[in-house]
Amino acid sequence: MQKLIITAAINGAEVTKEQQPGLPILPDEVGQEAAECEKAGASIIHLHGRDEAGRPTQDSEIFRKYIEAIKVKSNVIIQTSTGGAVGMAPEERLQPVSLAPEMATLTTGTVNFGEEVFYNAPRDIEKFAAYMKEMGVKPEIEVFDVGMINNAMVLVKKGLLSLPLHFDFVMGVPGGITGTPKNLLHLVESIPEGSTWSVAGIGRAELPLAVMAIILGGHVRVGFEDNIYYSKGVLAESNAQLVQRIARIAGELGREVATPDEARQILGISGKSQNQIRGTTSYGSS
Ligand code: KMH
Ligand code: ZN
Repeated sequence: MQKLIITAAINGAEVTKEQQPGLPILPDEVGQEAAECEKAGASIIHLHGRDEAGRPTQDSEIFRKYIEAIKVKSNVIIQTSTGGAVGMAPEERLQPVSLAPEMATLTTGTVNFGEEVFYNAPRDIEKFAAYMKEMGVKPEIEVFDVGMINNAMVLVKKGLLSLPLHFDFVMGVPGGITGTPKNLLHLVESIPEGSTWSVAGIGRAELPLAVMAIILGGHVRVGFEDNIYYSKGVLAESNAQLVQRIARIAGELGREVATPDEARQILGISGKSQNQIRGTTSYGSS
């Protein structure tokens, strides 16, 4: 079995400091949190942008500062979000890809998101995939429901995505697929052979689905974007605390945890393009 890749989704776009006082927002906080998550066993940091007031933003200047702060203290793979927050325009969402991070997310379909709609029109998904390809960025396919797997395969047929794909099953968003063991098995059985996958269980679905992934040979995402609690009614002290619990359980189940360089190897990331700051691109200047 492959070593376990743990992703820490440290800030997200929806959680507030009022809900979780440990939420990292400023570049120094993000850099420090990433380093602590790496120490606890994370090899990927999934990043959203926040302005100084904590509002979600996909401004590439904010991402540039985050990336610089992370690189000073750790060797983690930086995975920038292209989901941003519900309601953001596609052009805004795509901005951090101009920085050529090692990875970025790609949601391959539209899904209800609580009372709102996380809108991903086919033409926008194609644009996102094409831009990631141009920039040498490894996409992580965010799957909020099973049809999104088929949509990703359409992009493979069009030459916009290359096999093997890496999927992240986001399970338990109100409006998306429910976070049950049966649904996780169905998703795992629906992806092409040779793919890698992780699971991000939302709220109370986080821990049981993570344990299933450890046993099944998948990978795990935890962090404040998905779950602010350590246990029922008890806030987590930090993202690192959530990462450490997964690393400990994996150890007890006999699954070794991957370092960032081992995760690069598993995911087929060369490391060459990481965080290059490039000039003007078809989507704006960096
Ligand atoms: N904030 C959600 C609407 C991603 O990062 O790519 C979308 C999201 C997915 O978080
Ligand atoms: Zn996200």
